[in-house]
Amino acid sequence: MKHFPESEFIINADGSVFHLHLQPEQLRDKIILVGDPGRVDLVASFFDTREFEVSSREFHTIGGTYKGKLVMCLSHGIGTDNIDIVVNELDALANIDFSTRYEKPQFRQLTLVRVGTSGGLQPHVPIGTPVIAEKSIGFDGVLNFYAGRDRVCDLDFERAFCEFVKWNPLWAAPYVVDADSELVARIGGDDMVRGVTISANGFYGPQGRELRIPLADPELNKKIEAFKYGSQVVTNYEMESSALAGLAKLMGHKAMTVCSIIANRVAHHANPNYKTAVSDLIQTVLERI
Ligand code: R1P
Repeated sequence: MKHFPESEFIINADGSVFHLHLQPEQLRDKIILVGDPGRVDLVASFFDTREFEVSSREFHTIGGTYKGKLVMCLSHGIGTDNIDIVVNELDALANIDFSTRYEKPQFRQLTLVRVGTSGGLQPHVPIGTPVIAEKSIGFDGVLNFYAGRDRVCDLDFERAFCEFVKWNPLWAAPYVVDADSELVARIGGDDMVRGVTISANGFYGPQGRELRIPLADPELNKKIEAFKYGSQVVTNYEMESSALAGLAKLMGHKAMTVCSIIANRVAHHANPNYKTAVSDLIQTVLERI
């Protein structure tokens, strides 16, 4: 069994994990992830009971029950760098013994569902549509730092995508990874679209938004919209699903992302009143998780 020294795996003085500040006893197997710490209260407003609440930086967690199911909701902030922290620390809470610092002999599997917001890239995903990231394209590079990334990635899709959009090798190499198929089948109904989601490593330039400084490739989004892989097209942009799907897969957990479309990048429309759609989506996911 692997042993983890203090420098590699930091436990706070109160026995909680470094960034999330959660204790191993607080961990629930079914976890809803949201970006915004404020949205955790919205998710918890649907719980029957609230058993604990922990807040540290952008990581806000409430644990409780939903219709008798033990659940917790945790915010991850923005970006796959945060997902690297969240998924590693949740896995440590489940699979490392905090008193001995050894990996536990028995693997404990977690179910992680991110409910987010997103920008749509295709006409069949108008504002208000919930889109499951059945496949994620990570522009961020986080997964490339882990051994075994080729084992969990769709290498043919990666090659086809890079060739079609004339990917600049100066940008982080994209990785393409599928969400957990059993989880997608369970959470995704006829009320959700299954798509290909890009997790960008920024909100502006990396998603083709040009404010005062010009883009390296102003045509990139046009090429992304036109890219086809069999019957699959790129449906939407967000900033976390790739690392969530990839790290969970490497560790043996079940993970997926579903996002409500709040802006249409092609038609240049945004809906600032997206809260009802997100709230409905949260309730649907709580029912099905
Ligand atoms: C950017 O505004 C943020 O919104 C989207 C992106 O993924 C990024 O985190 O998702 P959330 O609403 O879940 O945070």
